[in-house]
Parts: sequence; C-alpha cells; structure tokens
Amino acid sequence: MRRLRSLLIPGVDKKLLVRDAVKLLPDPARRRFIAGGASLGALTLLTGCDVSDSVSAEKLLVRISKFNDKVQAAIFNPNTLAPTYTEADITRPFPFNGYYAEAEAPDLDGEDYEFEVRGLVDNKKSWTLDELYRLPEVTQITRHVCVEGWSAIGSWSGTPLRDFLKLIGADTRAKYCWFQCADVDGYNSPLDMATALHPQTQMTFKFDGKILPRKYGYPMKIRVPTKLGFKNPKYVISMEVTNDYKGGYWEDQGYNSFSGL
Ligand SMILES: Nc1nc2c(c(=O)[nH]1)N[C@H]1C(S)=C(S)[C@@H](COP(=O)(O)O)O[C@H]1N2
Ligand SMILES: [Mo]
Repeated sequence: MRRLRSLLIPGVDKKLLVRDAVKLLPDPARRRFIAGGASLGALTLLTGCDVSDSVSAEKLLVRISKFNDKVQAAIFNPNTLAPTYTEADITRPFPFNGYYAEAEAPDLDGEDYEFEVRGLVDNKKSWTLDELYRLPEVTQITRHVCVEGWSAIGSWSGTPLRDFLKLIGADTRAKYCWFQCADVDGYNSPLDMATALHPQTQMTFKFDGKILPRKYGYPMKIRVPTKLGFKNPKYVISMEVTNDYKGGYWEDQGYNSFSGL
C-alpha cells in the first residue's frame, strides 16, 4: 500500500505496539488477531482506538487489557455492527489511497458503465448506472481502517449488498463474492459470503451525500466497515458469485484474506 503520509503519532513504534497488544490480548482474540496478520490496522478495528489521532498507544493497550469475554463475543460475532458516527465526526478531507497516485486513478465513464454479474446467480444481466442508482439507498457513517495504520470516518450511501444478492437470485451458500475493478493492473478482492451478507456491507454510489468522486472509486465501490480498507474495492466493474478462491491484489501479496473481525 502506498506511503500515504503516515499519521501515526511520532515516537510510537508500530512493531512494539503490535507485540505488546499480542501479549495483552486474551484468547480467542489473540489467535484471531495473529491469524489476521497482526497489523496496526486490525488493532484499530479491534479496539476502536486510533493511534493516529488523539488516542495514545498506552490508552489502546489499556483498553485491550480490559477486554472481557462479553466484549469479545460481540466483536467476533459476524453479525455485530461496526460502530457508526455522526456528521460532525467525518474526517475532512477524507484520505485517498491506492497503489498509485491520485492522478492515475481509473477514470470511468458513467455513460457506458455496466456492472457485470457472473457465476452462481439466477439473473446475470448487467446493470447500468441509472439502474443501480434506482436501488433503495441507505447512508452510513463508519470508520475506514487501513492496514498501514491510519483510519478515517466517512459517510457512504448506496444499497445493501445483501439486498442486491437477493434481487439477482444469488446462491448465498456460495463461498465468495469476488469483485473486479477497473485499475490498470486489475485490482480485485474476494469477500466471504458471511461478510457479503452483513447488513452494513454496501454497494456504494455516494460519498458525503454526493456522487462518489473519482478518487473514492467512481462509479461504485464496495464498502465493508467490518473489514480493513483493502477489502473495500473501488472502481468495481464486475462481481462473480463463486465457490473458488480467486485471490486478490493484496491477498496475493500475503495479506490475510479475512482481514476483519
Ligand atoms: N480498485 C481499488 N480499490 C481499492 C484500492 C486500490 O488501490 N484499487 N486500495 C484499497 C486500500 S488499501 C484502501 S485503504 C482504500 C482507500 O480508499 P479511499 O481512497 O476511499 O480512502 O481503498 C481500497 N480499495
Ligand atoms: Mo489500505
């Protein structure tokens, strides 16, 4: 992931912080954290603390040491909702991130855009942007957490992916929804079906109440607030419902595919 200006507070050693957290975490949180790649981003998701803004590393560790079984049960339940925030909490400007500079981001033409649907679905028709915009819209203000150690709160609007899956007659017993993006080097990412069906997983068409700008994934991104940032594909052009693990851009480079809570 690109070196977006590191927002980590100076003097905090990421590696040491993660190591301390591993020591403090009770099982099964610890096992899950290690299996997920033991990153600073995962720690942020886990605790809701962001070392990159106000909360100090020490506070984060204190919070971890106070984890009790009940909290853990809630955190590791796949149906648990990610925390939501208010308009006032939105990070402005919201960061851009990709494996290239902002000026090189895909520049899709909404006029001839078509979202292609493949695999284990009854209705394989492609969707124009007009058709997608007519789907019921919900808005959520949630935190986006990047594995690099920064996070930001944003407002995303669109339609719940689970409703769309129902609409197209997807076989929800399949293992994955695999998304492909328009990036030159073919960014893609598999999403496990449990997360695809999570009530907050969204086909997103707007950011902060306005049509999704190019930098945040125009015309569509998949917003997954229970996963790390790289599991939130932008510039999405197709989805395949499949039982095959097809890998993904960061997943193929060693990032854990689950990468969430
Ligand atoms: N198509 C595509 N999607 C992508 C990426 C990318 O490079 N290409 N980067 C991922 C990563 S690592 C992050 S942190 C977020 C950044 O989203 P933002 O630019 O809206 O902050 O997009 C994710 N989705
Ligand atoms: Mo990221």
